Amino acid sequence: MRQWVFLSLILGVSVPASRADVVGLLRYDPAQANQPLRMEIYEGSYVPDDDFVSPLIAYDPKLYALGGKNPVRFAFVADWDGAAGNMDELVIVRERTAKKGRLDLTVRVRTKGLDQDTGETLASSKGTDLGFFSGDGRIAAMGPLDIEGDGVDEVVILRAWSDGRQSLEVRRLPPGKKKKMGPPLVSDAQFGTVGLDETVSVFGTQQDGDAAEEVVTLRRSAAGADQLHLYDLPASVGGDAGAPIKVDPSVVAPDGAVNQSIARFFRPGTGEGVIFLRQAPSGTQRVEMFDLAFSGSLGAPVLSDATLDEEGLGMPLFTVFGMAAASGHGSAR
Ligand SMILES: [Ca+2]
Ligand SMILES: [Ca+2]
Ligand SMILES: [Ca+2]
Repeated sequence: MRQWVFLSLILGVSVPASRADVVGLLRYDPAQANQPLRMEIYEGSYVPDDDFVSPLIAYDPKLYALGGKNPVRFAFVADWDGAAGNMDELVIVRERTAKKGRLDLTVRVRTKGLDQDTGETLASSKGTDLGFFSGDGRIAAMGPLDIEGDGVDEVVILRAWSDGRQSLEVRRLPPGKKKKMGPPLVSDAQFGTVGLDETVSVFGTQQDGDAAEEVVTLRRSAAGADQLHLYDLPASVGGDAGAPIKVDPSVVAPDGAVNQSIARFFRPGTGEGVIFLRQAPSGTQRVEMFDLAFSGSLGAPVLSDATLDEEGLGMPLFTVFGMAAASGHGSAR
């Protein structure tokens, strides 16, 4: 492992073949007024047997709420501190409806055991620094992205503007509690068009071996199929990400299942992949994991799991993500 880190630093590449993510799920209870969110973490079996999300190793039965006055709008994982041998932290973004839709971001230690509260708050945004969930320039999608390849994740933010533009910016996560995130490190004021070209999910990925991660978006157009796009980051503030470098032009499930969200996911020996949360026409949700190959089509899933309610909770999934476990991440992702 140590040699891998050293070699990665020299070569500027950064995918330890050993990284194997655990699976994080957020599900919510629609029967309760504020729809409390439940966080679950599963070991991934990595066996393509239609049941790869197993066994359950940790859960927090009541992590914030999807409804009510301060609903969770975005949830993802990021390595906030980049400490070697460390794990991904949990990033939760809630809307303060009584504060004109202000978005508050919190970084927390992941849930560590069965029926245990999510751990300590490590960092949080300050005031209106992040932005708003509604209005001109509202935040439409957010995800983790490491801009300089140092193993500490930044955040990629897509905003929607009333003139139809979407914009992209990369900012640092807040360094502590109630701290500002600082100005954008890079940005692009014209990154797609709302409605015809809506972005459902966004995250960073390392595809070309240079230090900066690239941007993956799941984009939806009013007329056509969902697409998976890969972009280079803009080079500067006020820059231009340009056209996508690679496109999977149709990421549609054969049974017509809706793509609800995507996130990055590592499985052993293959580097970075993508995990989809999909909902079949019958209403059943499933997770499907693919290699992030951009070969023009996703192909068949490498791993999948459609039995995600084994405990019979009747709680739908809000989102799903891969999480770096206790090792194999650090400064050499
Ligand atoms: Ca960490
Ligand atoms: Ca970084
Ligand atoms: Ca790169």
